[in-house]
Amino acid sequence: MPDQRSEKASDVRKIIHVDMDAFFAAVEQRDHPELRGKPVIVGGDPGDRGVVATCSYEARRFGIHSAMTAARARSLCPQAIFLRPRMEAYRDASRQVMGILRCYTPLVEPLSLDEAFLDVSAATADGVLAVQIAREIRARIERETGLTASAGVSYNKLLAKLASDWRKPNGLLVVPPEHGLAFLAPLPVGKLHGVGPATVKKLSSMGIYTVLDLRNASREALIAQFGKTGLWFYEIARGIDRRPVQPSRQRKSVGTERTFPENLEDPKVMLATLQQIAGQVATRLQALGLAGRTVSIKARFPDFETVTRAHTDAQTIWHTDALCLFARPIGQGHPCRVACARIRPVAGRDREWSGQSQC
Ligand code: DCP
Ligand code: MG
Repeated sequence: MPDQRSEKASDVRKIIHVDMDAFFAAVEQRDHPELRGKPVIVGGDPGDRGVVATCSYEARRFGIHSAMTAARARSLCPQAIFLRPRMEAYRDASRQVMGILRCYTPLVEPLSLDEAFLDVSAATADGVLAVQIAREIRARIERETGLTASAGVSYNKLLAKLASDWRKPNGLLVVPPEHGLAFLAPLPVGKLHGVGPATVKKLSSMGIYTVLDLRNASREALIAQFGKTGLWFYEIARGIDRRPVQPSRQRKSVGTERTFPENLEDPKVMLATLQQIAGQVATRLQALGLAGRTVSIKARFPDFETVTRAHTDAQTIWHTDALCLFARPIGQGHPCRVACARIRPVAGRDREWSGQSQC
């Protein structure tokens, strides 16, 4: 059943999720017309263990995607054009996009440089449809930035985000409350917010593959298997997500987490994995224009026991080498199932941190 409150039309929230298409690559194609229509990969050096930050949709046809090694991307598509990121250009485009979104409601919650949730419930109170706002936003973004965005419109964050992903690139999908359950039913559980690879594996061992399977599992069984998270799974399988759109969410840390299908035992593999994770954190820090002094890592064992270690340095840390340097001695000697590197930003490296907006 959808959220009980959805029975009263006036209580239904109108949430829009906007996500730019192939963001870094699209900025490159906009600024360099000769790259349009071509497989463009933005990221690290294929000759030097770099990873793909993103790629154009032309490159995606070759099976290339974010977080893949650049070397693998080059083997899949030797004619691809590799570019180093130009973060300042992406931040400029992001500021422009977020500015457009804030014309429609102050309730804009940026999730990264290229995506945000908007709560337009108040803006639609006088009869304007949320889908009209979403259409106008997409048109304005294209006209004013020369870039395309996809949007999803629904009654909560969970569904709005799934909807924006559905018609990518350059698409729009509305999932009204009466279609929420049917829309969710066939989706693989891995599409749901908070369901990572380890959870997908655990759910499949319980015979749960789709959201409909998840909906048919009992609340008790899910709580017994996953604790408090089981209750979240129970609710999202029913399209229930009460998370508010939080415009001024203060970012407490920037981090990334990976769950492995098998335990990591080999120190060399652990170190290589840590380097990859540190690289992703460094990219995000740079994307957000932030730096930090405290780096922490977390390791979780197969029995869910979790250890964390943190190091605070006198210098600000913001690039991969420094992250790895500090994270390495902290992480040694822990065979682990989940690894997470996280850095707490400090004010000072960039103007953005002091403002309300992280973009
Ligand atoms: N990004 C990154 N490293 C990743 C994932 C993303 O540096 N592992 C950066 C590059 C992306 C931007 O963040 O352009 C936005 O991420 P998205 O996941 O929204 O991906 P895109 O916008 O590139 O593609 P799309 O949203 O069309 O799937
Ligand atoms: Mg995007």
